[in-house]
Amino acid sequence: MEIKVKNCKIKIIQGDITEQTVDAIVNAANPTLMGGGGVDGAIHRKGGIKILEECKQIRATLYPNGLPTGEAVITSGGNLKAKYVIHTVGPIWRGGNSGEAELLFKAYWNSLNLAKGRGLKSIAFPSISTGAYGYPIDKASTVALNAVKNFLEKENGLEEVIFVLFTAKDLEVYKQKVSEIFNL
Ligand code: AR6
Repeated sequence: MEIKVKNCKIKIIQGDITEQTVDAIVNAANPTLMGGGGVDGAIHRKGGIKILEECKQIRATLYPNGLPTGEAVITSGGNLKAKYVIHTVGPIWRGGNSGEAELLFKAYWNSLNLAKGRGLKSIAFPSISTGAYGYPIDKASTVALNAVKNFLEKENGLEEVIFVLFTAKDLEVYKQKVSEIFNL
């Protein structure tokens, strides 16, 4: 499925984000930036030690207390096909009244802004927060799609944004939300 906002294509596919050939893939990290399970584990496993070394450097210099939820940082892509990895931290789902939507929106927005600031053209997102962090996918997909739509309406430079969903079920949820949000 493919749609356009100004000059930027938005694609929604099922797949493995570590296999994407794009300028940057986004990692659903945790504040330590030291790896974990899910997408984070897959990215560090395939990307190799270089990514972890750069994360350690970021912790030592910019974020000694950890990367706050909603913020984003960038490292190289190590052995991945992607040139860069943008690490962001989504919110843990606590029922919906703890600022989760705002924080998730920020995680997408700050990742896009970092990519744009570096002059990157293509970026791929996983479904941030909807695994270990428990954010319901129907709610999270609405936030994700609105964040990308709003960003692209306001900013120029990006040419391709890809949502890479791990399961067929998640892909279906996203497709449904896209029709609603983009009035297809
Ligand atoms: N490609 C694309 N999507 C994937 C992949 C992959 N290779 N692997 C899993 N997913 P999660 P979170 C999907 O748990 O909820 C980590 O331990 C998965 O099906 O990776 O933000 C971190 O270190 C789900 O839909 O991220 C943090 O501690 C989505 O990616 C914590 O988990 C997100 O699931 C972050 O939790």
